[in-house]
Amino acid sequence: MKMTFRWYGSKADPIPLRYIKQIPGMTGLMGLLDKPAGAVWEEDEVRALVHEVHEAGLELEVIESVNVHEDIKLGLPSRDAYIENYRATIRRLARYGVKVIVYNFMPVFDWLRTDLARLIPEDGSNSLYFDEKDLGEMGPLEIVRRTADGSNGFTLPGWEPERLSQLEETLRGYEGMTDDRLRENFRYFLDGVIPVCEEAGVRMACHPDDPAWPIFGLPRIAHSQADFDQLVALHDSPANTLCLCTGSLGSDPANDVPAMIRHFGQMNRIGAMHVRNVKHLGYHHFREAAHLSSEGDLDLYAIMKAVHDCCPDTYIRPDHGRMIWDEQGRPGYGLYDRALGAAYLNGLWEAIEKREEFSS
Ligand code: DNO
Repeated sequence: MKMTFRWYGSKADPIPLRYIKQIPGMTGLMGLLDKPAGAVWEEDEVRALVHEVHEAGLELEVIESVNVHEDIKLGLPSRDAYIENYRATIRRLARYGVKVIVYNFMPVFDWLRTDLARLIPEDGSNSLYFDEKDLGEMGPLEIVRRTADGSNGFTLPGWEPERLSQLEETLRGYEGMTDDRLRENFRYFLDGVIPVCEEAGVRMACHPDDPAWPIFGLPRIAHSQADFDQLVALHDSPANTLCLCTGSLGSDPANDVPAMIRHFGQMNRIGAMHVRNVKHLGYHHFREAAHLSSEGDLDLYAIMKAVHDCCPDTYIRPDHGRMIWDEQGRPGYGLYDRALGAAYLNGLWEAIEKREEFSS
């Protein structure tokens, strides 16, 4: 297991790389360049990013995300040019040592919350929160406006301004789109990129829908074990994997997250993982919790044990943290609570390893 940390680049992320390096056991980043979906990642940009990360004593073996252009998801004729760009970016990233690319295939929206800073009355911290009832009253444009207003001046992943301006038009493009058509468009994309990944030694890791159900009537095809069974079969290759995000999948209590890790881990189809906890508050209603098992509804020991047993070489990052100690950061991506999360996950890992060592 390699413990990593999501970082948005020195221009966009207030957390200096040396702080990340100081978190015990941190090997590298799940890093990204701030590029619009569909654009080629240029050689000099990639070189500069990799150099900066290496200078800080960290690795950059995982990129999160190279975003998939909406025309690919919609299956428009223009998709071929965007897929070609994607292939060029894969080749380039591989030359600079990248091994995994995390991406998603969610129509229009990436992850979605109805409140980015919900007070947790028990301890005065706050965390990301979702209640479908609030969404019903809002509609997509309102939620986007609220998200932009509530993000402390940061751009949230998947909510890049250039995409938001086209939101209404994009939503119209999805009218009549079915799960099956979206899945066919996904297959077309995979058929275009997976052979390049195989050549270049890169794995694509698809992030699940977050939350783990359709929103605003848009089709979503990646939020259960059955969904991912279909997705990995669309183009059967060890390079076609998932980024198993425990919090996204775990937002639906019907998903048995440790069982899913065992299932896809044994198939060698987990390219990377996001590990965090979630507290269920009702139907399609949850808030994010501290990583510690007792703070939420996921069993983080069972999760790490499944990783240890079935995909011990994967990349992990602590996922969204709460805002604690008065930190003013990017919602979900502050320093402190994610650092606590990493320390806790490393502690679980050490205990699992030593227990096996001593009992053998
Ligand atoms: C949310 C993240 C996602 C993820 C993308 C991958 O916090 O986990 O935004 O990076 O879905 O493309």
